[in-house]
Amino acid sequence: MSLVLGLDSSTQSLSAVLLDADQGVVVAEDSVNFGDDLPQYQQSHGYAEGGVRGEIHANPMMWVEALDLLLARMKSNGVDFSSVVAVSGSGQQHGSVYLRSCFGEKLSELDSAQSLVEQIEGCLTRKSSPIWMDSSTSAECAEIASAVGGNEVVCAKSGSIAVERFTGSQIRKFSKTEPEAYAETGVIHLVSSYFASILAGRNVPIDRGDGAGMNLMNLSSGDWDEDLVEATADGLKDKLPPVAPSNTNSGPISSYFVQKYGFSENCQTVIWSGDNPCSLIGMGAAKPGKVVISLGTSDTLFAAMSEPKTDPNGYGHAFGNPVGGYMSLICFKNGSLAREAIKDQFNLEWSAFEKDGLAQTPIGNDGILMLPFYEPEITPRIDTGGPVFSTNNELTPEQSVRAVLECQFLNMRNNFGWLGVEPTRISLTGGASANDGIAQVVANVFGVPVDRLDVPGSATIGAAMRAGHAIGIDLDVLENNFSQSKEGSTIEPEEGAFEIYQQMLPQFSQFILSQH
Ligand code: XUL
Repeated sequence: MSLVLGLDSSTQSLSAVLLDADQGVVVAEDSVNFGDDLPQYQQSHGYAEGGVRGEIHANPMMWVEALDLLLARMKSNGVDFSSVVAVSGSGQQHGSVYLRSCFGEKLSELDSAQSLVEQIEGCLTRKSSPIWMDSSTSAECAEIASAVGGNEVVCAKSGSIAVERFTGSQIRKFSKTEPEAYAETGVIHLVSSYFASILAGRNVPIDRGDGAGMNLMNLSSGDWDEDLVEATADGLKDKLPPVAPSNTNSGPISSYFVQKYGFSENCQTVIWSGDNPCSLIGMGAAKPGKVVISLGTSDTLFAAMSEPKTDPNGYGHAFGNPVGGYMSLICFKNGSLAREAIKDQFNLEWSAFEKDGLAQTPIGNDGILMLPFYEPEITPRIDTGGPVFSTNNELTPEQSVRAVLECQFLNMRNNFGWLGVEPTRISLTGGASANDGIAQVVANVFGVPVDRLDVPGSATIGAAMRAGHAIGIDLDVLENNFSQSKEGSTIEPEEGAFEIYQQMLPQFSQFILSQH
């Protein structure tokens, strides 16, 4: 029996899945929701509300408290961690944690009689962590780009133009606005490498999948890019952990977890990656050929690539693929954010987004278009100050539901051409993928069948699969065991639907241009 544990620290929750890698069985799963389970942090969606000028920060102590709570809860529910052979994880991308030099030493002497928060809190030089939703660093992006010769150079080196939510511009902003705290900072971790370090009981490297989301790593060399690091902030080179391949084994788990939760001293820790790279693995899409759409707080579209292609419009990204090579990633900020806004506006249930609900309106919604950008959108980069409709008529709840879904996926189609792939099927994941109505709209807009996985939570599953792969379990075996579509879960496109969306696509594209 090879038990592997996968953790996923996402925007709104920390989840765990325990897999029997050989038998293909999910042994246990659990989750801590930051808002519901840790209300004392007052971050009901996983971040502080009301940030000014696009600032969105979360409390890095809330994340570690969630780790103690999750493992304690699983243990009290009867999960026996003593047979776990390897653990790895997945983190929301781009978010960063700022710590004193003593962090590494503190981790090496954690006392299982105390909590993680009690012991780690004093190491923070910045009480909050900017996360991927933060859009407050346009000035810093421009400064970094200009220092290295323009955004073409940033993109050619790092796989993305200088992007507000990426870690480089966030670090630069911190160094400018809080120079003393920046000077006190000995190490800057990503969400992924922060958790991985805590589990390993020492500072561990940032992996190439998540490292590529910082505008600091050179995609070709797989190491920090000296020019970008220098252009970002003074003395940054000494504050960054090394970069390493994603399958790096970071040694046995810290004795804190052995003593407190009953892990074996031989349980190996594997460095963490970002949630999208982990999802690529969980979806069985590690080799080029599959296109994945993940429907979460943000919606993302990604695929493995053998060459690091970049988006000429600057919206999409090239990241490292955790099993080698590259992956593309396009992120749409207004994912469940926009779906939830419509649901809440009309006081609906999710059933309104199911097939029966959608049957109340015709495919194509009589030509109604919507720009569902409640928050400034990332792809394309546009701030419409809220949703915009192509009609002044008040929409019914049913028309609004159809408008948000159709136009979210038209927007995806409008922006994924640079990948140069014509998908023949789409693998769909993320919370909303379980909804047949939403999956039907994806199938119709792209005109291809949509498959869904047997197991929910592809980032968490992918993290556990990465742990197994790093200790020698064959990736094909893991994919066969965990990345299969659920029987009866495939949704075929409806007759004639694709043709309607083909006609709407140029109109949608025009509508966006008219709002720029
Ligand atoms: C990707 C991105 C988001 C976060 C969500 O670039 O910003 O998908 O990773 O957790």
